[in-house]
Amino acid sequence: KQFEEFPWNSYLLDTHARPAWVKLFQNSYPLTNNTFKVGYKLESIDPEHQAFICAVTVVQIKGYRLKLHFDGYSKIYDFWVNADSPNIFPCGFCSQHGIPLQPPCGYRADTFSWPSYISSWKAKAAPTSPNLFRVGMKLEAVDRKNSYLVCVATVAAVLDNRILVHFDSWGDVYDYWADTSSPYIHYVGWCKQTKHILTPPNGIKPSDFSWDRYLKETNSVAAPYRAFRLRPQIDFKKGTKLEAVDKRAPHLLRVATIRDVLPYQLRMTFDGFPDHFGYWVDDDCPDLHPVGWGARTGHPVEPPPT
Ligand code: MLZ
Repeated sequence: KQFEEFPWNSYLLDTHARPAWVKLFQNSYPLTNNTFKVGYKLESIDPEHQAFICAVTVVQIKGYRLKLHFDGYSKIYDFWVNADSPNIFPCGFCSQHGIPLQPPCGYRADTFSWPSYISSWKAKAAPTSPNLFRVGMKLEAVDRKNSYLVCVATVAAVLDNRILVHFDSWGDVYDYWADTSSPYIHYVGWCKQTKHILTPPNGIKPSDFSWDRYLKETNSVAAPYRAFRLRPQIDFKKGTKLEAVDKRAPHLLRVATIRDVLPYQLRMTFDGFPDHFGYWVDDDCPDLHPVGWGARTGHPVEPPPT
């Protein structure tokens, strides 16, 4: 950190004030980093003239925010957006959607082209993050039904930012959908590099398995390293309370406490129940909710038995 953080804790104590509830905020603490860089070009809705989508350049980065400049125009029009703003698009978006793009000052809309503009200015288009996985590519993936196993796997389907993981030589009952940022999927060679044991397909001895040979034999390719976009862990704190769906009674939302945290996982217990009723879940499990979620969404919260 290059700057002193604002001392919220002492400030709230000193001013006898409470912060606005975190869950009221959209994308309260972003899970992804701001990957924009100064100089990147993109397309953006003009905040002061929203019928226009314009050619812009990133001119400053501040945490999760970026300052955009209309190409060829005065910097008095520069404006700030969040990195996840719905009003910014990759170069080419307008032409793909048949929407007119307002070109940089001095260029004609009917002849403007991003590729030649970008090369003549030696600029860079802001990279999009396409899903680089393709059906048939190989990877090493955690078997979620036997989570101590990392097995030889294949991409069985691709949907937006997700892949269907299939385990070679096994039926599709072990298949699961994983986000391209999932901590459960790894590039070919990950086990070797991180000293984990790789479980080969049924019928091949672990000591006999070689990715090189297997890729040749199956006439397939490894998913590229860049396709794996490991997400950051979620920063849950031990001892804090939440509302969680009880997997043994999934119609119930209970008062729960976080007992242990590991990378990408947490162990919670249900208040008023023995410790061994608790269990581990993924930190992004959709059945974890903040205190107050039941009340907000019209779902009863079971009071802990006394
Ligand atoms: N004990 C289990 C392990 C299955 C592992 C499958 N991995 C994709 C069994 O033999 O059925």
